[in-house]
Amino acid sequence: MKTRNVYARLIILGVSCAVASVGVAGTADCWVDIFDEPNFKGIQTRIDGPIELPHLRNIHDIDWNDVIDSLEVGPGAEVEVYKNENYLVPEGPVYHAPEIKAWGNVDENFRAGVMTFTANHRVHHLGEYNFHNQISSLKIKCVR
Ligand SMILES: [Ca+2]
Ligand SMILES: [Ca+2]
Repeated sequence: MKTRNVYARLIILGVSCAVASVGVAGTADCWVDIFDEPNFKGIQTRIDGPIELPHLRNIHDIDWNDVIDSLEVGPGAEVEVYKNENYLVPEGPVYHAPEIKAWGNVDENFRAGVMTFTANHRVHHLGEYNFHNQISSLKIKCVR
């Protein structure tokens, strides 16, 4: 019963966030480009924000589940990427790109379920974060 309450609250929180971001949306800068190969190569798709995608199995008629290798965040966007569908995060802290970069090499046992990339971030290879070919859901917020 207690668990169910927590989930209900999380869902309400998610909805109110989505509603809140609609107000500041509408800028042409709020997007994320995704690529199925490293270095911004291969198949490319632009996803306009704000949006929350609980799965990536059909984005512009292509199955993007577990194939993204590089991405670019628009100047007015912030993206949260998840290894699992439905934003499911295994237990553990949330890491941000600068922290992981600061560590130098990523620990082999490193296993974050979610990562945030801020505006203008160009990730030439998600393997740097142990996130290559693993993204299964994402959220795009518009930040200006
Ligand atoms: Ca790939
Ligand atoms: Ca996955």
